[in-house]
Amino acid sequence: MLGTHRDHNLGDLSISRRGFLGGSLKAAGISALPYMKADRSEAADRSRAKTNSNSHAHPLDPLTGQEIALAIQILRKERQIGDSFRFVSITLAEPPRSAIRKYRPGQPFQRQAFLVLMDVAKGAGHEAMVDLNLRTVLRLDPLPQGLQPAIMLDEFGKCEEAVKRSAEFLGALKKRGVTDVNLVMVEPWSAGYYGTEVAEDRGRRLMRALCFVRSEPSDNGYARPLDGVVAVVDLHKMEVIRVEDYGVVPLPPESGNWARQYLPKARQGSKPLKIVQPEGPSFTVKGREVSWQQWKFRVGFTPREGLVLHMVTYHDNDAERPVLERAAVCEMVVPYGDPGEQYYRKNAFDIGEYGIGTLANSLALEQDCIGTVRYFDAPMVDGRGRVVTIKDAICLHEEDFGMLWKHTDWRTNQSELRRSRRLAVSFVATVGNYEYGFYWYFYQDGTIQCEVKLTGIMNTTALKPGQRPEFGVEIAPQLNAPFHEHIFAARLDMSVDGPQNSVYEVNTVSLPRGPSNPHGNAFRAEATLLATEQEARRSVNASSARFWQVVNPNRKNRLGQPVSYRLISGENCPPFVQPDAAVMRRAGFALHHLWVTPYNPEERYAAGDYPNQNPGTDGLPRWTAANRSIENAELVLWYVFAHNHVPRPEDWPVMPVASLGFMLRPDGFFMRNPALDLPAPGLSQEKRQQKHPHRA
Ligand SMILES: [Cu+2]
Repeated sequence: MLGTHRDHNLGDLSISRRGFLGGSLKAAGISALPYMKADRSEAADRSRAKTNSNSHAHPLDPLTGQEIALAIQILRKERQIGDSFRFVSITLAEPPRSAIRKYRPGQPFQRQAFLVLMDVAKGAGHEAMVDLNLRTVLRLDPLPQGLQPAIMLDEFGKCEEAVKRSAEFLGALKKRGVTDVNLVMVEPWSAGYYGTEVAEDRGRRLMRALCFVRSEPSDNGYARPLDGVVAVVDLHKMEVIRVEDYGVVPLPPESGNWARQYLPKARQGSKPLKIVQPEGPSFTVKGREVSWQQWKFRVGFTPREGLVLHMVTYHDNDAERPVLERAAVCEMVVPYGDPGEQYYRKNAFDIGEYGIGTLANSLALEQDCIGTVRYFDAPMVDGRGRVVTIKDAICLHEEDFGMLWKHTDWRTNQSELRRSRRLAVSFVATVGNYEYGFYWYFYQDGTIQCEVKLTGIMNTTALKPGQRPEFGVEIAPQLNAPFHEHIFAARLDMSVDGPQNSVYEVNTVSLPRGPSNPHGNAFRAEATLLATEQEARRSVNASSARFWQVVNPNRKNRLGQPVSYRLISGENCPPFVQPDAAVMRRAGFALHHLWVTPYNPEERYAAGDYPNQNPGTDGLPRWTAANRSIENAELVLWYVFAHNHVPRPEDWPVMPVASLGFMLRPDGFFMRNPALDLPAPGLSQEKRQQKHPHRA
């Protein structure tokens, strides 16, 4: 590691290093976890936004800590919102595209903050819009009845405390021989909406807590699920409304530790493997704009989605050719396949219900990212309206990626190879037991890749001695990991060589034998236009090697073909729950792998704005019912991709990464292989040797 640049982007904020969640967790007998490392700004209320003080500032930059503090200050002053208001999230209200297109560096630009709030006294969610330039509240509206904002990070800690205070819960522990409540891990899960809610649950903001027991404070509690106990918690009153008890199952006998103090003998034989970049990285960063090779893009971040890419362009023949306006993984759902009464509601929407950006880790050098690394911080708000900054939440670095292209002319013996390198921009979120790493890669041949890495600890249940699981795999004695899927939705605002695009589906078909196929060998790729939203509800098909093509019908290459990018699916599978199962009302986006909509800035999240406890159908199924035209229009591609997790004993106690994702690859976008111009490996070293022949 030779250099580290940190973009703290904090201006005049003074920062004190204190754990954000540390307080509530310590009260619960748990010390702050490393991924919760964050800073709290005590000076935030005093600070003032300086939106244009940075010469690289841009209208799409995420809100800074100062701007978040200012938005809160303006709202509190102008609307006298009381102590009963909690802050769920504050996000940049992205200016209209027309304004972005007209914007030139140095010009003044709109800065508006979009807030989601919760009045816990009235049990009512609110939305607000604050103009930071005009220093005024543009609107503060209650959410329609029945809509619940996402769960706040501090609600998790408070929920755990409430469960541990409950006499009924302590009774359930006693029944199971658990005497030390401090060793109990309470895992609040979103309650969802199933139509089976009992009368006392209606209209409440709820979580359902599943519990685990540690044998000592640093033990892995997931080894010992406290099966059959579900504490239902009212988050407004912060009290347990009932404890559901489905019967005692003994704790599994084995521990399952992964922390280093439990692993005394490390494997030998790994000699240092160094990534050395003696001349620094090949990327440059100005504000939030990254340039690397021919690529240019802006790094955004929202508390809900985490990493967001804006304005992705490729520099080609003196032109900045756009590919993507905006890209993010905007929703996900993890349906579990166990129909048990205590388990059928396990279906976390980790983005829409929890805000996966708020769960981002502070990344560690030489661990998460190797080489010459540039970090970006992620400032956000906590429930009480304080600015917290997750330091080093986003990591930017280059990686060697083996062979990009090669050929040996065996007659002349000329051999040429170019090594591939990629630029990785990533963040990692810890969602309770699980880790999700979100990686976007840029390659020198014009390819963009999105990869999600799954790791962490599987959610477990207990088995009675001798019991074989029906809906999971026994991964350690008497320990079951249920079958489940991880389903992600990426929102891709396309702009392939300009804003107006169309989408084709390409299937490779075998031709039947006949006069035009006398030898039976004929097959060809056939492209079909997807002209409307309902035509574009599609799924992957391995038997026709299906892919989709986003073309710009207004731009032709020299061969007369419209320029395009392909969307190439990676691992994928359908949802295995029934299409009419309750979870699919909220996760209707998972019914298809591809959706295409005409661009509408209001249509942001695949399951709608407020999936938490939402009884209705929102998001993609609702919008695409209109069956709007998507031909030669500003388009949004929604790609849904799923990992079917059939657990293995090797996934325990901590799971080696499973990864999935997709690629966008140029198809007729360039004249030929755009990476022909890469220098041969070692060339720059040779040049240096010519300059300094005395050097070894
Ligand atoms: Cu899994």
